[in-house]
Amino acid sequence: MYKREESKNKQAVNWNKINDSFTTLFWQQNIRQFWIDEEIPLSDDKLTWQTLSEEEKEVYKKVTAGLTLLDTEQGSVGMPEIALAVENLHSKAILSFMGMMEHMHAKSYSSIFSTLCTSKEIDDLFEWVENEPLLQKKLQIVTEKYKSIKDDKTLYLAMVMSVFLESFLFYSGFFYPLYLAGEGKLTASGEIINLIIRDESIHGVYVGLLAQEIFKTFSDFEKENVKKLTIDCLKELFEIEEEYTKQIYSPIGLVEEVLLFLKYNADKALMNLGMDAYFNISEDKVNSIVIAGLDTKTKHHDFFSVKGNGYIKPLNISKLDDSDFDF
Ligand code: MN3
Ligand code: MN3
Repeated sequence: MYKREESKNKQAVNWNKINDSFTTLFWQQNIRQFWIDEEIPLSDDKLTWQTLSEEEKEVYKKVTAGLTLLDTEQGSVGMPEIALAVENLHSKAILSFMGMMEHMHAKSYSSIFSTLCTSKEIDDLFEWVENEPLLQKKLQIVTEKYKSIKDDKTLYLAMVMSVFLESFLFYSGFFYPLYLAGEGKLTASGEIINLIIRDESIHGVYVGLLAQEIFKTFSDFEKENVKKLTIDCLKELFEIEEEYTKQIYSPIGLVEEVLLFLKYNADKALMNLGMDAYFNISEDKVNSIVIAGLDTKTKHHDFFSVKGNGYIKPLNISKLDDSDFDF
């Protein structure tokens, strides 16, 4: 729910008194999933990178740069705006944790770039992102909803955008890394993509649940109204995705496959919001390599660091002492 009029006295968040059944679960799951980009070794990817054609490299660079932009915005604007607007103090904590992970996602793409690209290529990519009209337009539509939260309805629509972003719009970008990892190429970066997908999937479910809580409080008239607005947004965003997909994936002939994957994930986004599927694309229609890649079991195993999607949190923590702060 949208926060009430600010009262004079502030409340402290009380984790000993939680009024719903899912807050504890989501907090714990977010903590359990925590990971750091620097702990995934990427250098092995250099070998298969050299086997890709120039067109393939170009697609990979562009989709991951595009994802960097979306994660930057979700961490800097989307999650913070929603966290500020919700009333529940536990929800604010969970949303802020998720927002922090968006920055980890965005940063991890830079780790991939620094492994595979020259600094000139990286500079060019970031410039490309800043000037790519479809990416910018997509983000503008999403951000506009984040920036106009003022009551339950606008908060609901901002949450819809957040779910669309994380459960649907990211997937035009995820397709190619998943596809390549399925062919045994760039599997270390694929591991990072899997960790990101694992996060986005819990984010989509959580924000979807918060949205459904608000939806329940609407009158029948309002419910119909926001459902219509939601589908209108979906159609508008899909048109942009379609154009973007054609532009990016045409050179390597994967447009149709990506579009099916996008429709499949758009339906997943609607499901997170408790709504009926719109495209009705069943799993067997989607490229099986990519569907298998969505399964976030570990792909890449490093026996020395034991990191990756089978990520294990360090249990032996060495104590800090004063000398650790001598820089
Ligand atoms: Mn993210
Ligand atoms: Mn997310």
